[in-house]
Amino acid sequence: MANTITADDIREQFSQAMSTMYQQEVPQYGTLLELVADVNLAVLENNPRLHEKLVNADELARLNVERHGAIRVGRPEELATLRRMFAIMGMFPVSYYDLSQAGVPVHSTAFRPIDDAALARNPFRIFTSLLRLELIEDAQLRDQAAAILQRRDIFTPRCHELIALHEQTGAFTAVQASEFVKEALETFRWHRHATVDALTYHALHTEHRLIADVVCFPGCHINHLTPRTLDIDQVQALMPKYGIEPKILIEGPPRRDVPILLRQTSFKALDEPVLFAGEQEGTHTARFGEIEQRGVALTPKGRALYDRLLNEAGTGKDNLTHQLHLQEIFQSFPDSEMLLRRQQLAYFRYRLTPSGEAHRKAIRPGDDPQPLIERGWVVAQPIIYEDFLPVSAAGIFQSNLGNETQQRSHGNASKRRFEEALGCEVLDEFTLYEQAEERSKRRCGLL
Ligand code: OOG
Ligand code: NI
Repeated sequence: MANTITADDIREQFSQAMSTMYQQEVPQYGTLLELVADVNLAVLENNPRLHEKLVNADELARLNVERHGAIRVGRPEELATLRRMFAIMGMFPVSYYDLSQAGVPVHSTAFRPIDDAALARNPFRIFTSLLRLELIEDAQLRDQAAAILQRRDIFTPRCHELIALHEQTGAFTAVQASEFVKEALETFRWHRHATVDALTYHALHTEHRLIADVVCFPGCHINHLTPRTLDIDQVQALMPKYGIEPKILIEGPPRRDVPILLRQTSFKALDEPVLFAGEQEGTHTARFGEIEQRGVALTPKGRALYDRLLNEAGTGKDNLTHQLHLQEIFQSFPDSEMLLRRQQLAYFRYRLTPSGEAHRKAIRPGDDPQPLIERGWVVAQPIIYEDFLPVSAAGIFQSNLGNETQQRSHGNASKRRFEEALGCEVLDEFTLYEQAEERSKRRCGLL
C-alpha cells in the first residue's frame, strides 16, 4: 500500500502530540523545556566538538524532543491493551522493574523501540507501571479499589476498534494513523473530575498516594515527560531561577568523562485542583516534569559494579554533597572508553573506517578490535543505554510522593504475574545490547 505509514512515523506523531498536550496541561513543564533548550544551547556554544558530533549523527534537530514519559494503570487488562496499542507504534516491553522493594506498590516495564534504526529515528519510551492491589493490606479497601477500577475503560471505543483493525490488516493508512494517535491520546489526558467522592479518595490516599492516583480517575494520565539535557547538573542548579522546585538529588551515577547509564532529576509534582463526585473541590499531586542524560549501556559485569558502588554510596541529604561523594566512590569505575571496552564493562558499536574497508580482507573473525582501533581501521562508539534504573525510578516516585519512604518490602518480585497481565514476556535488555554489539562486529568481519 503506497499510503501506508510506518510504526516509526506513528510513534513520532504520538510523541509530538503527547508533548503538545502536556505543555498545555502543565505550563511549568513548558518552562522546563525552555530551560533545557537554553542549557543545551549554551553547552553547544562552549563545545564545538560536541556540536559537530551531534550534527554528524543527525541529532541536533531532535535534541530538545522528549525521550520518555510515564503512566500507571490499575488493571491487568489495561496493561494488555496498552501493549497492543504501543506495538502499533513500534514500542515493545523491555525489562521488569520491581518497585515494591522501595515501598511503591507497583511493578513496571518500559515500552520502547528496539532496533537500531527505530531508536535512531525516535527513541520515545513509556515507563508503564501496574498497581499491585494485592499489596493493599486492608481487604475492604482492596475490594473497593478493584470495584472502582472494574467500572472504567481507559480507552475510547474507537481506539479499541482501531487497535483491532491494525491487528487484522497489519498497517494503517496516513488517515487511520492520525485518527489512531488522536484516539490514543485520550487515554493519557488529564481529567479534573475524579470518579470517586472525596471520602473514597482520601481513604485510598491514606493507604498510599499512588493508589489514589491510579484508582480515582477515568484515565491513566501521563504523569511526566522527559526531554534530554546535555548538562543535567546545570539544569538542576538553574531550576529555582526559572521558578521550578527541583527534587533534592540527581538520581543515578555521578558526572564522568564517559557517561554511563542514565542520570535523571525532576521537579516536584504540582498540587492541582480536582473535583470529586458530589462536586466537592480538592487537590491532587501527581504530575511533574523530568530531565534525563544518558550514557553507555553496561554489560552485566559493568552493571554489577554500578549496583555495588551505588549501594555503597547510599543517599545524601543535599545534591552537592551527594554528587561529590558519588564521584569519590565511583573512582573505582574505569572512566575511559578504552578501559570500559577492554574490561568488558560496557557495550560498543563497531564500524570500519574507509581505511578499514580497504583492508577488510586482513580482518578475521575473532580478531581483537583494539589494535585495529589503534591502527585507525575500526572505530567503536558507545551504545547508549535505552532503559531505566529501578533505584532511580524509586527515587523519582518517592520525590513525588512527598519523600515518604514507606518501606513495604514484600520483596517478592512477581515478574511472572506481571507478564501474565501483559500477555507476553518482557524482553531482556542485556540481550538487546549484546545483539546490537554483535551485529556491528559481524558487519566489520570481527565475528
Ligand atoms: C515513574 C517513575 C519512574 C523514571 O524515569 O525512572 C520514571 C512514575 O512516576 O510513574 O519515570
Ligand atoms: Ni521518568
